[in-house]
Amino acid sequence: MDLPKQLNDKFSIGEYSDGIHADDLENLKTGEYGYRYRLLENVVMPPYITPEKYQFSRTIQTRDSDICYTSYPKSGSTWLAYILVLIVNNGEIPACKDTLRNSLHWVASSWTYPRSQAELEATPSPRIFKSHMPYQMALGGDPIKNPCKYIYIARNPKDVAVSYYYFEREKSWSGYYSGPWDHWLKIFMEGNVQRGSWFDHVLSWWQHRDADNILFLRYEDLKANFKQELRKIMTFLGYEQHDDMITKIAEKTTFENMQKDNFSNMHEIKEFHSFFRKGKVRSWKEQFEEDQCLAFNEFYEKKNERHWTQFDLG
Ligand code: PPS
Repeated sequence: MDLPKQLNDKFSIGEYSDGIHADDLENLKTGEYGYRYRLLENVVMPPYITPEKYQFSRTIQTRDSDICYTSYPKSGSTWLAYILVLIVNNGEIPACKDTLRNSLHWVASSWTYPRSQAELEATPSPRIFKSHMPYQMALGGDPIKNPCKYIYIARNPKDVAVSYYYFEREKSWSGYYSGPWDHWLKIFMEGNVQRGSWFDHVLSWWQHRDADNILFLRYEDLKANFKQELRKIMTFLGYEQHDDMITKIAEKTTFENMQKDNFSNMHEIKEFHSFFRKGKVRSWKEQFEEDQCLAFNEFYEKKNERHWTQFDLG
């Protein structure tokens, strides 16, 4: 949607509005407790992932220097984003950029990171793209037929479910969803939240984890052994690893630093004030009741029966 610049600046940066960012309004749906979404390729998506932007994201010509970081929501992708921006800028914040958001491109979204085709083409390499798509809806079409490098980050689904609940509750882009935690957990397990099923999403990328241009990471590994995971990312991207740069990136990307640093804390987006919530492993224990935990574990085992490695749910 082409908006007059003033309007675009005013609304696209700080505030989400269906009228400005959703497009194709007649196909927006409202679920229980006011939850807003649209369906794309039969997957539940946020209203600001418009059909037009989604098509644009699928057909964009990627370069072999492009990096696309991808995740199910609330899995540590912003943390990964800052790591990537620092890697490609020798461990420093890029001099010409004021925020992390402005150092990245989110092609499928009409809100928070709007970019035109012309802007993308004019962007020097390496370009860094954000995506929250499952494999079959990835940026640039089928990843294994694409020159771009994709880094997927996954997180314990129990922590994701809790983090996502607090992110979606009473927010404009979720239709001010007002459901209680047990309702949220139910729709999360059913795959009826924006981005669809966590299980299907993670599995879609996990199945391609051995492709040369795909790196599969876990939030918990970054927490447990940051420098080792950072070296893994740098090796994958073909960057030399100097100890001082590793140390610099480790220091700048701690939860505490990202939360207080105006470059990374997304203070410019109105409803993101609690974005840096806990940043911990297993904080789900403060939220799940015992019966919810048992039901989740059982459901997870069933979903996983014929598939992949066990994610540590503990
Ligand atoms: S989003 O909105 O989907 O892009 O969210 P995403 O960035 O993927 O995930 C947000 C959660 O990641 C936590 N976070 C961090 N954890 C550890 N270290 C650092 N540096 C960091 N930065 C962000 C953030 O706090 C969210 O998790 P919760 O559990 O809600 O705190």
